[in-house]
Amino acid sequence: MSRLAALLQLNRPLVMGILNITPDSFSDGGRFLETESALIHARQMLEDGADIIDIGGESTRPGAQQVTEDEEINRILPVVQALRKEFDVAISLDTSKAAVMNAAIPEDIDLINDVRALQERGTLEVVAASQLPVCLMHMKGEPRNMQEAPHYDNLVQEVAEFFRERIRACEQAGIKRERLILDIGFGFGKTPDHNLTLLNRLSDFGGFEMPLLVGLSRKSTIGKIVDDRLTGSLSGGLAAVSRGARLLRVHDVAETVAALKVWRSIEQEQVMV
Ligand code: 8Y7
Repeated sequence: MSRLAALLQLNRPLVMGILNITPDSFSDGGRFLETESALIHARQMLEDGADIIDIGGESTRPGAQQVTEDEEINRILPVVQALRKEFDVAISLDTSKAAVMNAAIPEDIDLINDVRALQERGTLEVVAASQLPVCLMHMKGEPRNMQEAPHYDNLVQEVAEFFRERIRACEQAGIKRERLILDIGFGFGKTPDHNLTLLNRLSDFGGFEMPLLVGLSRKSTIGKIVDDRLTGSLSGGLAAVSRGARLLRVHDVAETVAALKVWRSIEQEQVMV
């Protein structure tokens, strides 16, 4: 069985630790320090109990600059290779580009996490040719413009319709439903109220019978509610798992693992450590 399938069988919420590979301003083109600091961060998240490491080389923050595919490959590949060599951990690749997927898939990764839900040229084909699971995230617009007055006539219905359309596209390309994970895309082309509505209504997406992933860690909507984004993210994360989220994408792994232990202990009506 695949690493991710084995994790999902555990029947507890999974923690995906965020590993952003950001350009290192000190090493002029050399990748050594950049890779080393990413590995240090990954080792810490694994020690803290992360189930999955989500490696990304493109910033999708609102208004972020685009990255070329060569640049993105050069950022992520050394980290993917070193992490795979050192650990038997589940590795998720956060990318929307077919070339980046193609470069990383031979390195024994476990999941494609695509905020553009396989809408970029060539990505459906690349994922279909692999046997990998993929997370389809909803986004309205593009990172550079998605926060400019996002509007929905019926938010939950429109997100569900997007999922139906992308699931159909995946199935037509030969990607079976069993390989799909869905994500409402907290913060991607949504106002704070949109984000809160989708989170509150998360169980409405249970009918797809696919694992649901939620990423709200340290996001601005959380910061609008409370100053302390860690406390806010932990609270939001527990609300998400109570509404059916199976995976949480987070920065603060140790704290999330601890919060989930309390949540699970309540669910199981016994102390779960
Ligand atoms: C999400 C994500 C980001 C999310 C999934 C950030 C890459 C922005 N957010 N992937 N990526 N879901 N699946 O603030 O919510 O972490 S980047």
